[in-house]
Amino acid sequence: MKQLVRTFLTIILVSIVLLSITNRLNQSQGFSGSNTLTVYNWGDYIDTDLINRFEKETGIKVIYETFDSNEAMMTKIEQGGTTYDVAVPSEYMIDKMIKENLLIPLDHSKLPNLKNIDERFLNLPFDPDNLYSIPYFWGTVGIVYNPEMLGGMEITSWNDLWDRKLRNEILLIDGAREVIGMGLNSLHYSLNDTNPKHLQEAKAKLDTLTPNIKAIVGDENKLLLANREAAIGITWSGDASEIMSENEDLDYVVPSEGSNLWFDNMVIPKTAKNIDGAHAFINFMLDAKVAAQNTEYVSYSTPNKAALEFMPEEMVNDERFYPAPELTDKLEVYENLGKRNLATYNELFLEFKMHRK
Ligand code: SPD
Repeated sequence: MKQLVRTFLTIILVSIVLLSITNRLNQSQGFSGSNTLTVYNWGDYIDTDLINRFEKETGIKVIYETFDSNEAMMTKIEQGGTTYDVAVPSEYMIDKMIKENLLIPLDHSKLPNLKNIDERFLNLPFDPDNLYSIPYFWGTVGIVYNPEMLGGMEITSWNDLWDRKLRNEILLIDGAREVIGMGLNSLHYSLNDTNPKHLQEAKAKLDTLTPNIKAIVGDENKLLLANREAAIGITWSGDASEIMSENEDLDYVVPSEGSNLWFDNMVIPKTAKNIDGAHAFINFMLDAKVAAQNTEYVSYSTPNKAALEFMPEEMVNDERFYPAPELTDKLEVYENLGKRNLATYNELFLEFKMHRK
């Protein structure tokens, strides 16, 4: 009998030890359970105070990871291994993820704060009915520059960037669609062009911009421009807005040949382990005051109409960052061009980077 009790106790003890090791391993590898939530977002794209507040209010522990391009995010999600409960891709990648069956349909009854989103940002072609994605931030691609460092020069177009006076003055965003797109737009081609001849022409034109390029950078562009290390940055509008809030000499322009209008949305990837927690997090971020605080912190443009009344007027009324539909209607949204064409954009961008070395 004693032997039986001892064996029984040993089994219970071993089970407890195994359970706690599994739990710890799961946490360190970013696996979510009912009490944890893994969020995968762009760098510099949330007020971390809000994460703490969400944790306190819900008792859910957030594991927060960042990426710097849609392509990097997609590779990580496709590879599996790490389980993300919420991710924040842009429109063309959302289209791709839906087609590849990588997303979970959302339960709108768990997202009552969705009513706060401006209709203008709902039911967009990449996800009609918002079955899989909820607006987070939106913006344009453009040129932030310091006229004072350029002797008063005014920049209005992509083609202005090829001016010989701008030697070593330009910081380029580290994004394949953005840089190849800039080459295409400068030749008056579409940002979604897949004609190989046009793409080669764009790449050849970009190669001639090399003497004017100081560096190809990620989030550090803000520091470099604020510190006057360069006079010009090709950036997403929100980065420009953040830099400009610290230096009023700078200006931001959407080039006259055209540019990109983009939308970053929250999604729940298929591999999510905490689907209820993911809905709770998305709904929390949609709250008007939370969205206002987040927007003031990251400086990007919010699609949350109800948040606008809690934000400083000068921010909401700045047409450079809250352009009217008449302007945004003229811009192009990236389309999902398919695996082959997206790979071509990436290869051309890599070749362009190699050409600089
Ligand atoms: N530092 C945050 C950057 C987020 C930018 N997202 C823009 C995506 C455009 N395709």
